[in-house]
Amino acid sequence: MAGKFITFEGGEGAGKSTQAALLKKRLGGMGIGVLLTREPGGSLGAEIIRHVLLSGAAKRFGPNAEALLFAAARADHLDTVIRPALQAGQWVICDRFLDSTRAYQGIVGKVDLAFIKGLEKLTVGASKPDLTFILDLPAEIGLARAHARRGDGATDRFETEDLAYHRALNAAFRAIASEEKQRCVLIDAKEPQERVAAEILQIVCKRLHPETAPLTVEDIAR
Ligand code: T5A
Repeated sequence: MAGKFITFEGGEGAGKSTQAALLKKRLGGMGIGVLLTREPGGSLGAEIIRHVLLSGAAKRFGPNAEALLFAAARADHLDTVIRPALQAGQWVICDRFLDSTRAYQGIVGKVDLAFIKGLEKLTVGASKPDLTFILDLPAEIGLARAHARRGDGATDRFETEDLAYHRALNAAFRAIASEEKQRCVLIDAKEPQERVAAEILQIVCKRLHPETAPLTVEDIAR
């Protein structure tokens, strides 16, 4: 039986990596085999493209070229990592996926959305996520969290954009969540991380693993 595909999306520092790792741990504890991966990257070829993108080396070629590079990385990641794992029955949790391209390059970067959808069709095709969590957090809080986590480390290509850019990104992600209610769930990421994790696990169980006894957020957080 094919595995389930879950993605985490949202602005900078919203807690995607934290929640992806917590969900992997919780599902593992339920006996489900889980592959945790990320974008851009997650495969050998895609990690090389990640470096080109996040170092800012591709910025001078403009958002269309960046969208093409994200799509090329995604194609390799899907072909060599995600689809084989799903076919083998593993669940796949991916930290960022197609909605990041829609939000960063499409809605905020002003790349033609028909072009973005064309790239999606070519690379993702039928391999859309079963469930996407969009972590919603005011940009100021997210950037402060990302800054605190980074310490003295260098900022990447997108973190260096101004506050207005990051607010626009949050609005873009909220718009995506309301356009695709079947697939996307908007999560209030201001709550403490264990509380957010409990809400996410409850939704995963209800939608993708209904054989689990119904759980309240309080049961899980306990
Ligand atoms: N990109 C990516 C595109 O433009 N297009 C695309 O198609 C794709 C796929 C990737 C960059 O590439 C862009 C978007 C990005 O700019 P990245 O280095 O992979 O960059 O990192 P991001 O995905 O941006 O990760 P973030 O820096 O945004 O962080 P996360 O994963 O959202 O947050 P996380 O979990 O690391 O948490 C940040 C800090 O907050 C704490 C954590 O402990 C950590 O210290 N934290 C909390 N604190 C309080 N309360 C909570 N509930 C907390 N949850 C976490």
